Amino acid sequence: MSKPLNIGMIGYGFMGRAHSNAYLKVPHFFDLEYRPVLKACCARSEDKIKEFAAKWGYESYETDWRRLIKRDDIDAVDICVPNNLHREIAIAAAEAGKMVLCEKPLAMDTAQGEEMVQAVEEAGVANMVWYNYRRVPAVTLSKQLLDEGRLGRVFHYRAQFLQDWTISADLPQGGTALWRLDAKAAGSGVTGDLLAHCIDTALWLNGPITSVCAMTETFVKQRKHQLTGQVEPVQIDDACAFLCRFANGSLGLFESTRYARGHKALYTYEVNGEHASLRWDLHDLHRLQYFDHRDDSLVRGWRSVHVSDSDQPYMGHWWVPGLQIGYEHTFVHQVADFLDALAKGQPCEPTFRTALETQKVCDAVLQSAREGSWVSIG
Ligand code: SOE
Repeated sequence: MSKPLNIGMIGYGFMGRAHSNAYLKVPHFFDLEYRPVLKACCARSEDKIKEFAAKWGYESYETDWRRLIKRDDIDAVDICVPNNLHREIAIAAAEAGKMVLCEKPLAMDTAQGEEMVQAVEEAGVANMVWYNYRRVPAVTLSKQLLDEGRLGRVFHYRAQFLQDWTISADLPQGGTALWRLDAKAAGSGVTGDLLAHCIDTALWLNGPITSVCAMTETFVKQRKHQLTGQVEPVQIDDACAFLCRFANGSLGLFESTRYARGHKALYTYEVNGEHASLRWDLHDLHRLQYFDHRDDSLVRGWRSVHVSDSDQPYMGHWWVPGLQIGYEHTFVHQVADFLDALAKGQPCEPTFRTALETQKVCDAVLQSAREGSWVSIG
């Protein structure tokens, strides 16, 4: 008989749905000591949160996150609200002795992130940041192949995250669903929202980044704020590209934009090593492209590995070999890993401390773009 783990969800947007779905699905596919219980959800708007609670099966709802955190029947607080609220909620939750699961990026900046790390570590509570793409089976397989040394010495790491949803100058900034355009709520634009994913994956696959040289651009300089109706300067980065050096001697090239017409969420990375290369693409997420120079030259070439066999990462928990899974499953995997780690008394990656490293790189990227020079990461 599994033990209940009572979840208190704060927020009801895209991520509130993705995480709630994962909590519901995980016990059906993974045998775990803990079983998530959708105990309560929380948002300021009573109408909205009542509807959300009914739709996803939460037992109760709150309209004040401080009340949710104080409740004795909540074990873990899940933060799915805009970035400017992460710090305060996470610290209060940790001080109340709750486990804290926080949407990415960890914080608005490194200074906030450091406070959050200190809070969860001092409280000794389990913590994790939702960098979900690590749990795409093909991405996890990349990690396995790199750790096995199959690529040999790594020379290049290249990543892109391209979207096109903010091209229209008529799109307002701020408010529900549009807070990612408002620097006061998001902290930054594509750097914290999209490059943060690329950086988290890169640090995991290829190790620490030691220095960066970046450029950013804001193509639409002012937009109407959805809440105030005022036309205000846009302070987020619409696009960002950076070069970097990794501690292992390899060179990195990263690019992200919300102005790449035709691309909705094209996250890709490629790693080139001495013996082999690999390439992954979110639009074809169950495939890993792999080239191995050690293959017989007569048949050497890029292989398109359909990551759907039961001995490939996570796939043994799903259907039968050959049948693929998708985006939502990355969250199910992350919950499964969190619950498994909890049962074993171990941390689940990426912890707040690990995610702080991504935050540091994001800050260095933004600093480099402002100053027009290389920035070292200590
Ligand atoms: C932005 O459009 C966004 O939803 C990000 O906030 C998510 O983290 C990313 O996974 C998909 O794109």
